[in-house]
Amino acid sequence: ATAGLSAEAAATTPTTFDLSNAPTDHAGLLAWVAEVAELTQPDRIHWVDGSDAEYKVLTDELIAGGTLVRLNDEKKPNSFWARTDPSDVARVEQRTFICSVDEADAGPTNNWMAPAEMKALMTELYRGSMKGRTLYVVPFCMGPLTAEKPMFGVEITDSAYVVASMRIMARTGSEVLAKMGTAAKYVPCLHSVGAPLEPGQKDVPWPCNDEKYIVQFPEERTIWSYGSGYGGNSLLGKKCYSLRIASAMARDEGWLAEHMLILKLISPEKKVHYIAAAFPSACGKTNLAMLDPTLEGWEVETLGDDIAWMRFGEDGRLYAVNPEFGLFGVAPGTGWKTNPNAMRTIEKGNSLFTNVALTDDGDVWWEGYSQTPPNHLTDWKGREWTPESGEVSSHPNSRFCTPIKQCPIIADEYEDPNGVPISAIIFGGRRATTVPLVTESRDWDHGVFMGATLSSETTAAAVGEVGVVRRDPMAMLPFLGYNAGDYLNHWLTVGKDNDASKLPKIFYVNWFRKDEAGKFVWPGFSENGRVLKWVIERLEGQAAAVETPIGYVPTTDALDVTGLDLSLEALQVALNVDDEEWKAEIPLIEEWFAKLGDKVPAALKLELDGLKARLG
Ligand code: SAT
Ligand code: MN
Repeated sequence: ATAGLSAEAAATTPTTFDLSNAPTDHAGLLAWVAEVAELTQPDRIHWVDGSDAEYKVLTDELIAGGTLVRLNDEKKPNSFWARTDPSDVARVEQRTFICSVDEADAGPTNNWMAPAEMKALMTELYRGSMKGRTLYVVPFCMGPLTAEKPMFGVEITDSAYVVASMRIMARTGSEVLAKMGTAAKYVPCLHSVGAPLEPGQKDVPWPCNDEKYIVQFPEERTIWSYGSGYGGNSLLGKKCYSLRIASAMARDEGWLAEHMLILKLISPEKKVHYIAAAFPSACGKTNLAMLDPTLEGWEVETLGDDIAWMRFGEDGRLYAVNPEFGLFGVAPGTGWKTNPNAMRTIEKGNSLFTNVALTDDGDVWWEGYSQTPPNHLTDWKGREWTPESGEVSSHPNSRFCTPIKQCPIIADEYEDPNGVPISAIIFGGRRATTVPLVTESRDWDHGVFMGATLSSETTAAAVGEVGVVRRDPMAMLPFLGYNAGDYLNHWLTVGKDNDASKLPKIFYVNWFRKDEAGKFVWPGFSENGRVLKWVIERLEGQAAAVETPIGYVPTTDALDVTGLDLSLEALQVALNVDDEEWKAEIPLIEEWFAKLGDKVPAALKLELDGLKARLG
């Protein structure tokens, strides 16, 4: 094969790959795989079929390489413990780019680089980046495969950890590839950890690269990710596709791709309402999605905990589908008291735990898992840990990755490709002050204003300072695939283009308000069912509310607090709307709108004027 070439040229001529045995006749896909293989130079190509046998081989290899530890089968069957490199633990917003053709389309809230420039730069990073590794081809589908238009993607990755996680988080493998046929459109998702191996070089347990890029090309509907193995950066069907790319699709096609949980609420009279709710990462979406209500007779079932794709049905209502197949929940704080249904889900096994602690008997543990910590653990950095260590055992953004269908309260409608009709949309953030427990918007535009000005204290879900209040429109700030001003305008347009009487009602909640002593005033978790009850009663014209400058807030006796150990004083603090606090909020909202520049929709400026006028 080297005939005619000098030894030097032969050594630098990339290997070409024979794909004649590939399990597909999809010419576009074959061409793309060949092109990527030629660029990245893996040792071999593996087409992921999604079988149990394949999963066994993959996880055995990951165990041999030190990436995974198999957990005790009696505690967590078919489950594994993973530790990342300590530098690769969260989404990297500074390294995340929206590479639209026109910079204005990325907007003031996203990092941008011209697509050609980014591609040139990343092509050089990818050149040879899979040397010594396997190139995995992962066909996947976001949302049910039975959808009229299944939403396909194919992720190429050199990480077996990513393949194993993708199997939990999305529908993957042979069935998807077969359904794609020879010509289906798909979102190409390219991922490399950026850690090529020289011949004979020993791998590390968590390969990654200090240089990271998480890049979306919205016009091309393409994703390139480099340097990180952490879920939000590497499981490209999740935030990259289902939010950043899908939000651009939704803008073009008149639907909504949102950072929202979906739940089904059943009243004691067996009336059913579906609710979608948006909160920033690590603000309790998974807990609310699986709520175990303390209120007599009320029940919750789960449809999704992170992402909702919402389209209008022929009846004019807004229908939501969860595109995901698994839960990627924050571990710390998840326990039998706070989220028993999540605990029941992971107990069934088939799960991956990343950056939590390992117990001596081969189970996992994290802060909040149980009240008393074990006497000895291996912490997320692999060190000995005891309760005296003076440090947390698990990274604050450590995660459980588990099949959603194992959730004991998964709703039957989860697999319905048409989704469920949404009665109420709830926005929320983490605020110690100012924002009351629950507020009902005046109308759709006002609800969009509430979402547009959503504010929250930052969490460990992204690299950076924790606890800083920032504006996070519809909890989508890190996940917007286009200009934030255009996005807000899209929400308004959706309201205008559809029958107002059938639109969901919009609410705003804050579970995190504190009293002067710094203590949370509302117990939260299972007790949040009481707030959902008020929301439903408002939809049905039953519960009382007071009109305040910011919207309708429950009267202290409209909220059902039977059996709750909560003083009237605490309840008043939770529901309080303080005009002075809100006046102090105005300049912050103005600052946020100023950042959006001339793209701020006129209707939202009017809403701000209205709020100012009502505050006096
Ligand atoms: O890390 S993820 O982006 O997948 C989860 C989150 O931060 O919401
Ligand atoms: Mn999320």
